[in-house]
Amino acid sequence: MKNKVLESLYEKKGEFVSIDELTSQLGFEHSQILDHIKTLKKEGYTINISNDAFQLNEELTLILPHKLKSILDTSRIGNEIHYFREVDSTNEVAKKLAIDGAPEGTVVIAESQSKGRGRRGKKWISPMGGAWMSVILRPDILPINAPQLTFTAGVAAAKTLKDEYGLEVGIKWPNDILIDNKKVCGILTEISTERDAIDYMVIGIGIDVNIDLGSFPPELKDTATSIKSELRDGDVSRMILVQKFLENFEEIYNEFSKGNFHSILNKWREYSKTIGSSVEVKTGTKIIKGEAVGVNSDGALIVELNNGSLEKIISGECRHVA
Ligand code: BT5
Repeated sequence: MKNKVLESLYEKKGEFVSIDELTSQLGFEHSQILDHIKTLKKEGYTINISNDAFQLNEELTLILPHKLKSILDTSRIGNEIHYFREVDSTNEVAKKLAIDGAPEGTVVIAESQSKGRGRRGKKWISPMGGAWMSVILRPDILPINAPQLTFTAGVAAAKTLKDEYGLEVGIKWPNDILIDNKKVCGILTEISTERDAIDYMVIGIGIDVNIDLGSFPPELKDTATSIKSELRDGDVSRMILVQKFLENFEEIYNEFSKGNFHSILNKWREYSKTIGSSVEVKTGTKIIKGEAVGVNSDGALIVELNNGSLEKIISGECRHVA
């Protein structure tokens, strides 16, 4: 319920809102309001207090979970939204919720992450201004087909960035959304299996939205970009972005659930920047060089080697080489 206090303050961002006004608006006791304010401050929100009135830092732009829910036109994705100022990793929070029985479609969103993760323990830089979220799924598929959902999420993310902002996006196998060869979004799919079935899956999506390139660490300066820096038109609403992404994701996931992965894969192929490129793919054991000629229905990359033979790569780090 602290989020209701947050949203009331946010509506009057920069102004002082009295405790009486909050009490009558939200129906909470004074002591509850004070507790929520304390928690919000502990979580990192800048709230000034003067004469029993509260003022939220006016620089802030937030993803407001109740508002998001009220505009979200989906039937299962986002039915439950868990929203945080900062977490270690939304995937981690989502996993715990999934273990506790959270239903399919539950979404976890954080304004920032202290331990955002990429694949194989890599770090995902997650300051304020991005869209960092995870979706819990419980698909009735074999674990071996789980990568298909990375593709499904990738198509939803690419479609959202293209349709909403007119950005010329492409996908690098298996999971990077690129603009002009720079990464704007990454996807991390994690699964938990029981015998031969999937117990739950967590799809983590990180989108660099209102992030100034100067605030990326040096190692990302040449390889990452953000929606804000591509559009050069100020901040965009992350709440609308998350809304559109979740709506697109649900639509495409519904296709998936009906058994139409093939059509999703064809859309992925249309977005793909990898197919037709010269690539270098690092797998656990070797580096494979050649031309990427396709992806198969398992999501594996097919590379034609210099000697003309074909290699199927299930997972690896892919680099496009000129
Ligand atoms: C990914 O891994 O691209 C998956 C990223 C998933 C992030 C989301 S955010 C919500 C959820 N919670 C999490 O903890 N994670 C998910 P990978 O393909 O392994 O790429 C990781 C590499 O991307 C790093 O080694 C950096 O080179 C680069 N990178 C890190 N942070 C970035 C950022 N913010 N923007 C662009 N590139 C970044």
